[in-house]
Amino acid sequence: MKDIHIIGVPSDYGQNRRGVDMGPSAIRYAGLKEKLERLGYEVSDLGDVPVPTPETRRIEHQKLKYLREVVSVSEALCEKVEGVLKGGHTPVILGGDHSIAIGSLAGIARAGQPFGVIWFDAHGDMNTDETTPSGNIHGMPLAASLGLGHEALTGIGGIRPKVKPENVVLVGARSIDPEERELIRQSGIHVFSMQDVDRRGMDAVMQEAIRIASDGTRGIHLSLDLDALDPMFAPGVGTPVNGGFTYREGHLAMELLAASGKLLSVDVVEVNPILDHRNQTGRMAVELLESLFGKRVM
Ligand code: 5AB
Ligand code: MN
Ligand code: MN
Ligand code: MN
Repeated sequence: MKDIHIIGVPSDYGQNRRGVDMGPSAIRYAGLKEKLERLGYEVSDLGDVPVPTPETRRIEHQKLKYLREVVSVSEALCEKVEGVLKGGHTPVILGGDHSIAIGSLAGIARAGQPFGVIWFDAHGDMNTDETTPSGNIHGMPLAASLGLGHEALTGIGGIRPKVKPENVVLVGARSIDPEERELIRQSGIHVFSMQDVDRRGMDAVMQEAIRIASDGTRGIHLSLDLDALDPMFAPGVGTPVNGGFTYREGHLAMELLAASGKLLSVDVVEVNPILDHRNQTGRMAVELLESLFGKRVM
């Protein structure tokens, strides 16, 4: 069993609501380290990557808000993730908003290619500076990792693209912007929308997702946006969308990934304690990670 190295990324520069910068604290507070240790892992918490202070934040581009700050966080995270993977350990990366995944995927790519990605999300995260309705970079990390969009984002870590579209699977989508939908179609990534989960069931969807993401790759990165879950189970997120995964669908997906033995790394993002109820979403994140790292029902 590989050791687990926790990396916190307390950044909220990918969107407009403060609070998601406290995500790493909320997830740690819910007992992450102890619970993973109970499953038999050696767990080290490497602390947080440096994030520029909010007092210096400024919007220079309306279509790429806080670009400078997002780039600086991404570079710092990229270096950390590369180091952890090259040391033979499993990174567990705690966001922060989803823009941090740009740095996660950059670090994985630098440690060795090719790899696959399973992106759990209510959204597509496939906007670019040309399609974005908000200018928020947390709506762009998957596009950036595929080489689409502004070169300051696609070029992090010096490898472009990080991942091939044929090894990328989006699961849980139910809120896609019109131009983003076009980009998704052209990109060639695989999408299992919420309707596919309804019709085929999480078991079939995940078996297929794992097959696609591991086909010809050295392993799978899971990018877990808590808004993939129904807001009933994860209310503390910045952009909740009704009609998400149930509690058990979320866990089943994690259990199937655990059983596949293909997991390389994971990031857990968009937990916003200010919008949460008594850390319900922070606790949900920890429970899902327990299932991902092999906690069994029986
Ligand atoms: B998240 C929206 N598509 O681009 C945009 O939470 C929402 O990381 C993005 O999935 C949501 O602003 C980003 C409207
Ligand atoms: Mn997302
Ligand atoms: Mn989302
Ligand atoms: Mn969100």
